[in-house]
Amino acid sequence: MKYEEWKELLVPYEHAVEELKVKFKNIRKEYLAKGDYSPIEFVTGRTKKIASIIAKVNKLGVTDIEEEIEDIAGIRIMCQFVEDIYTVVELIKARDDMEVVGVKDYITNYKESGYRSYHLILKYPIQTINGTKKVIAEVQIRTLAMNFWATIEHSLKYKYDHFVPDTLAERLRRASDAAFLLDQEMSEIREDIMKAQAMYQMRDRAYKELVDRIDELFDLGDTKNAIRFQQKVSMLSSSAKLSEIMEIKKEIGDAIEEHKKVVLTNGNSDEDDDDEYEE
Ligand code: 0O2
Ligand code: 0O2
Repeated sequence: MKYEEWKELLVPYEHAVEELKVKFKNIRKEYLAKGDYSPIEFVTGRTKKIASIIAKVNKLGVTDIEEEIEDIAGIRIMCQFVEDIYTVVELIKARDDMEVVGVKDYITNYKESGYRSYHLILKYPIQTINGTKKVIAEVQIRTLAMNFWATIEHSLKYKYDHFVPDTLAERLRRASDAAFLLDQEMSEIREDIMKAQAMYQMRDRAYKELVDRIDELFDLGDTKNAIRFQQKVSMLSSSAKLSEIMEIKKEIGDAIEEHKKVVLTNGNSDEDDDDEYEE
């Protein structure tokens, strides 16, 4: 196949990778916007390199590239905990914009190399200028520890051109078991970690609300109080407790209410200004 033909073949896969990345990143955003813990930590994606596709075609004796090579479009979803992997799998299975056509559970049945990950093979429809085209995409879902291991093992395989010396391969298998043990240990304290992270998120949100409410005070014309609260907030330490932030938020809320009452009693000062201006 000519280079131009390869490029044309890859266009729908590039399209699929871009769309799927956005969709999975948005799942994370949705969780965080609600102030909830996200089972997705981060997402990456790539279209397989032409040279790697050719190598796979030759190795497997592929006749139909689009049907037989499942990872031309590849998405990787990283999770903090093993449990999150299964949450993500269920989320994907429940969606009606992508169809799961294959499952490879390399967590229960980890590979000889020590490789662990959960793979889903998807059929994903993209809109092209010639209508809808369903492309196959592979989604690898793994923990941060599994990803750490796979990234290093992959670079070693590359260094040794896939012929990793036996002693090194054995060490890698042991390192994979150690990484999995770490995942299991982390799962044991998952509840505590999740609570702590949710607490940080709530604090961040409360802090942002404080800033918004000070802006509201400025907009209402209560500059004196707005500046006073701005100074108070700037003195909050980075590890300020949620209760401290909530206390200031309440004070600002009271100041806003108070200011609105005064404006109602004395008439709208803005309107007065306008009148003067018209005169
Ligand atoms: P943020 O919040 O700015 O970090 P892109 O085209 O950039 O959307 P691509 O090309 O797949 O996506 O990007 P890349 O560089 O492979 O990484 C994707 C996202 O994963 C980036 O975030 C990286 O910051 C994040 N990422 C990569 N490695 C790690 C890691 O080890 N830990 C964590 N927590 N994040 C990582 P974004 O989407 O640009 O957003
Ligand atoms: P890339 O783009 O370099 O990651 P095959 O690829 O022939 O073994 P199959 O069925 O096509 O078999 O794919 P499989 O094994 O289900 O999944 C293929 C992808 O999973 C690989 O892509 C890797 O990304 C990942 N993977 C599978 N086994 C290992 C492993 O032992 N170590 C690491 N680090 N990753 C693995 P490619 O083809 O390597 O391409």
